Amino acid sequence: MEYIPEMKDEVDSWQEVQLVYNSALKEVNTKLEILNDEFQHVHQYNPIEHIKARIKTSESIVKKLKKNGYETTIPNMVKYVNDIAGIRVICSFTSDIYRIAEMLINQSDLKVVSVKDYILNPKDSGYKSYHLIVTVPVFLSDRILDVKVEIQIRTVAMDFWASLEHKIHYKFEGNAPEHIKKELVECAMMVSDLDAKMLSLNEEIQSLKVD
Ligand code: 0O2
Repeated sequence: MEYIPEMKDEVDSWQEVQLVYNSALKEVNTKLEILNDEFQHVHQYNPIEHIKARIKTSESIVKKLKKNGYETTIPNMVKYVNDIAGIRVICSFTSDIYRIAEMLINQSDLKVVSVKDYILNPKDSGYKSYHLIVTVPVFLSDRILDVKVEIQIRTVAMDFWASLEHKIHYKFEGNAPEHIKKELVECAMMVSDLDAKMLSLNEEIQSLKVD
């Protein structure tokens, strides 16, 4: 059942939204932890370095709705803002990103809403990351709700770049000086080189037999 909040008073509705999206985050977090534990058991290594989960603040949700020309109502938040529940998965290697994404996509209770591969197609800013929007079933006492969660999967190096770029973007309210933007694009290229070198080094190490 698609999640459509009941029309109650605003405070009560917002509390319900937070409860529902928090539950969805817990579900996805557990799925990721299980996959990581299983990977450790089978292959003796963890593809996931760490996981960060957050509920978008009401201020950011309102800002996004206004930016896209929607009225700021609770039903509009749920309908048009896909990242109220967001989870970021940080991996060591680019290959881990696709492994994790595939394992999630193959889970029968998750429905994929959209996939954006900013690793194959980086943004003009230099931003690289793999984005999945899925719905996950949340079992409440009297109904099962399909709740949207945005999953961003990226390497440690991509995450380092994105954190700094995000800070700069906010500091200059989206209008950073040209030389800073240019240097960020150059740094993004270095990040790609670093990721590629670390991956090939790791593959070489894995292929060596240690007595
Ligand atoms: P915040 O403050 O991180 O939450 P959609 O979310 O799908 O409705 P959009 O913008 O088309 O809208 O989705 P997209 O491109 O997949 O981006 C969603 C999120 O990815 C952003 O959320 C950022 O977290 C991250 N992101 C996208 N582009 C960039 C970028 O150039 N630099 C950095 N650092 N992060 C980026 P929000 O809500 O925009 O921001």
